[in-house]
Amino acid sequence: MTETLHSSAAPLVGVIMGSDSDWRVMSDASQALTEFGIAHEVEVVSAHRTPDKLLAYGREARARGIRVIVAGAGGAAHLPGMIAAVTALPVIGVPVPLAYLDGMDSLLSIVQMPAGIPVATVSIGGARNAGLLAARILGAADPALADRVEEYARELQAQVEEKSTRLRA
Ligand code: RP5
Repeated sequence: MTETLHSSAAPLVGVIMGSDSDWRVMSDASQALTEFGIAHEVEVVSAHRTPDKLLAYGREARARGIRVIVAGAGGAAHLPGMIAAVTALPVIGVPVPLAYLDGMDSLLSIVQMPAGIPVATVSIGGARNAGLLAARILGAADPALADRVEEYARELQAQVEEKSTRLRA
């Protein structure tokens, strides 16, 4: 599936995952990007099952206008690291938890990159934070977007204060 989500603008973020079964987790990244009005695409790219597609996706993403890649995979999760190996774009890895090992296998596969090829790894199942981190990265060169990120942080703060007030009532 290749799907461009949110607006008809060219996608700035590529949300990729090793299997359509990862969507139950990775949809949170897409949701966060949509909330910030960031055009993005969603694609299944498997490091092991579709290696040629992985290489083509990584090598062509920057020329297509993609600015950040969010890559999620489970188990022997080589997708984020392999994508990072063939692109200069920032890559955010999402460890997808599977039925065994509580996602520790995915986390360790993604987080332990050799020096020189970085992957910014979020928590196990932390796809929402991956989407938010992509928004922050894009916001570094887009003041209006950075303002929305700050506004979101203020909303979170207000929510915490409201809950605290309710507890005291
Ligand atoms: C990984 O294998 C995928 O990222 C997925 O998390 C896992 C299982 O894939 P399916 O067997 O559900 O397609 O490569």
